[in-house]
Amino acid sequence: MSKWFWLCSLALLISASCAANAYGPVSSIDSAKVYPYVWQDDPDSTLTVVNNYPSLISFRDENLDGDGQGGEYANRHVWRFSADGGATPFEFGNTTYFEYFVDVKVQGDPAAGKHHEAGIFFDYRGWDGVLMVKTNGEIAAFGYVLPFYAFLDPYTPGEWIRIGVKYFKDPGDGKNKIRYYAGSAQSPALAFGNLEGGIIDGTTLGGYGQFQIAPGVQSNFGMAEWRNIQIVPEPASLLVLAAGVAGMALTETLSGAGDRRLAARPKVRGAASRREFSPVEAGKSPVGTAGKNSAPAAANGNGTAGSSITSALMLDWDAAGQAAGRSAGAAIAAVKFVPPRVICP
Ligand SMILES: [Ca+2]
Ligand SMILES: [Ca+2]
Repeated sequence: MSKWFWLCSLALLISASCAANAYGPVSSIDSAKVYPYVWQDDPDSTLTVVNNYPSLISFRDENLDGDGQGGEYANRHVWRFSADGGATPFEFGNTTYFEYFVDVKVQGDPAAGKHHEAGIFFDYRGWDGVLMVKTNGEIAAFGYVLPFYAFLDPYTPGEWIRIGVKYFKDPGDGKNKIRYYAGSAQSPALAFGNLEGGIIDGTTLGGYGQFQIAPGVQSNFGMAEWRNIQIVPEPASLLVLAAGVAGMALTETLSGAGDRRLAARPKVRGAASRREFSPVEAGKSPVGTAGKNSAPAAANGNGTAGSSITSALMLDWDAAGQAAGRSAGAAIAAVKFVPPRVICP
């Protein structure tokens, strides 16, 4: 590969991370905004909403006996992530990678023979999709641009189950993918079939409760609950950037391995070929984690790819690292990154 390839790859990584910022960092999410009666086939039901984001959100909808007119199928209530205290919904872009996990529970009046749903809710201007758990035992993802997936193990109504979605860029093929989680099970990484190849810019995300109406059965109710709501940037995207800038280049320097640091210099491709990281793994040292998969020591001079980038970075790193007493955290903070002037041929 030519140096131009690596230079352009780094430029793309940087621009991609900048594009994600157009929709604000996932880390800015601080609240949830509630949208009651998005569907209101029974508008005179009794709805109780609790919004203690991120510890607990719940919808309890009682007297779901219909109102005798119009549709009598279901009520649906929604909440969406917000980054301004619940004033407006947070919008995701196509490259706003994230992991979103939550405990969810749904229950209702079994005597009414109706079923109720709760789960994770995607929406783009009314085009919605869900990862749902349902009182009939179904756990499935469908709708919107979401690849369909149904879990085999059934859901037990009234019990908590942790579900989640991970939206990420697969470094293997460069495609955006999603993985669904329910209890101890998870889907494969699934690619998207829409033109945008993933989430559409401006999509909102949160939760929904959908409760079927039993006409004339006043005892019919549904209740959906979410607790321990956690949404974080998808770690791989951050690590790719860190690796491209400095992270992996620093591994051997920090260990005091002298000239081996040059041999262990990362390739941009090395960062991209890593497997996905879980939130737990992301908690480890990014330097050490990246080093696991960095290019093998190359005293044979193999580490030349991207050298025009990393050499420049290494100089800044060495100076900063020594000044900071080779303290990983302090040194990383001190690294001065000067973006290379890249003109792609
Ligand atoms: Ca009605
Ligand atoms: Ca009613």
